[in-house]
Amino acid sequence: MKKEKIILVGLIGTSNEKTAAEYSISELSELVKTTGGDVVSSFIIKKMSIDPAHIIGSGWLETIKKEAEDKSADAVVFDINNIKAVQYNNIEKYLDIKVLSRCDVILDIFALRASSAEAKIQVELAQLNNMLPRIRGKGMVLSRLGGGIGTRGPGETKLETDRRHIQRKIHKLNESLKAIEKTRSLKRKSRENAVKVAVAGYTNAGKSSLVSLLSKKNLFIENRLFATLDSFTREVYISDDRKVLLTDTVGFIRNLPATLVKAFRSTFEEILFSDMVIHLIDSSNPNYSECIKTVDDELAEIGYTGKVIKVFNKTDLADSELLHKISLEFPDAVFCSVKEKTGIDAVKTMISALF
Ligand SMILES: Nc1nc2c(ncn2[C@@H]2O[C@H](COP(=O)(O)OP(=O)(O)OP(=O)(O)O)[C@@H](O)[C@H]2O)c(=O)[nH]1
Ligand SMILES: [Mg+2]
Repeated sequence: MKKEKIILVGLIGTSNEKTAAEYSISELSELVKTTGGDVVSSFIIKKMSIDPAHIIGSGWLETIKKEAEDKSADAVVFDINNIKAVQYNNIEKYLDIKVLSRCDVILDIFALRASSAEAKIQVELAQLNNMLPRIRGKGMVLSRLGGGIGTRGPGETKLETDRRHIQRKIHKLNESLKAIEKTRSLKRKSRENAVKVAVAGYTNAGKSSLVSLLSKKNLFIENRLFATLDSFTREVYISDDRKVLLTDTVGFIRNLPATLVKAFRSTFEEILFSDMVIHLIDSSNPNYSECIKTVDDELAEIGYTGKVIKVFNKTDLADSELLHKISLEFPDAVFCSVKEKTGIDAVKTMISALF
C-alpha cells in the first residue's frame, strides 16, 4: 500500500515552550511513522489562542495548503488532542485533505496493534466515542476522508460512520466489555492473596523486556511505540521461596487521549490492584523528566496511591553525566539495563522489600 504523506503542525503558546513543542512534534512524527505514514514536512506555529473556526490563522492555512499541494500530502496532523467538529470540517474544506488530531493517530496505532478480544473492543469503543461528535447524519464528515489513518478499526475493519449504527455499536461494545471485566475481577479475586507487582511506564521504556527477563518468558518486544496493548501477568520467583505476580502493562504517553484511558480502564486496573508499581524509565531519553511526570500524572488519574519505585532502564545507552544527574535527583532510584542484564538484582531486592 502507498504510504500516506503527512504534514505535522505543532502549536506553541509562548516562546519558552519551544523545546517542549519540538520534542512533542518529534514524538508525533514517531507516532505517524508507526501508523505507516510518511512525514513530509512539519511546522511549529506560535499561537496564543486557538482559533475556534480554523485552529490557526488564515495566513498559516494558506502556507500549509501550498505545502500540501507541493508535496502531494494526504493529511495534516495537528499536535493537539481535541479538534472540534467544526474545525475538522472547515480545515478539511479549505485544504481539501484529511485533518487528524494527535488523538486520532494514537487511536489508529492502537487499532493496528490490538490483538486480544478485549483490546479490540476497548480500542473500537475509544475510536467510536472519539469520532461520534464529528459525525452528523450519514457519515458526512468522514466520507470526505477516504480511507487510511484515522478511519481504520481494529483487525483491518473499516470504522462505522453512520451515526445511528455507531450508537448501537457503542452500546454493544460496552456490554461485551462488562462481561470481560467480570471475568477479570473473578480472576483478580483468585489472586487476592498473592503479592502483585505491576511494571508501568512511558511507552518504549522496556517494560515488556524487563517482565520477559524476570519471568523467563518471551513477550512481544519491539522498538516502537505501543508494542504492548494487553496486560500480561506472570508468576516470578524473586528468590527461592518468594513469588510475586508480575504484570506488564500498556505504556503511557503524553496527552494520552481521555477516551482511551476510559476504554482501557479494566487494563489499567491491573495497576490499581497492585501492591507495588515499578515505574520504569528510559534513562537514555534526555526528556526523561517529562516522561516521569506524564506517568506520575496518569497513575494519579487512574487512582493508584500505593508504593512506586522508580527504576531507570537502558543505562547502557545513557551518557554518564545524565545518569549522575538522575542519581542526584532521585537518590532512591534503581538503575538497570535489561539488555546487558545489569542491575536486575537490585530490582529484585526492591521487590523483596514487600515481604
Ligand atoms: N539498549 C537497550 N535497549 C533496551 C533495554 N531494554 C529494552 N530495550 C529495547 O527497547 C525497546 C522497547 O522495549 P519494550 O520492552 O518493548 O518496551 P515497552 O516499555 O514494553 O514498550 P511498549 O509496550 O511499547 O509501551 C526494544 O527495542 C528493546 O529491545 C536496555 O536496557 N537497553
Ligand atoms: Mg511492552
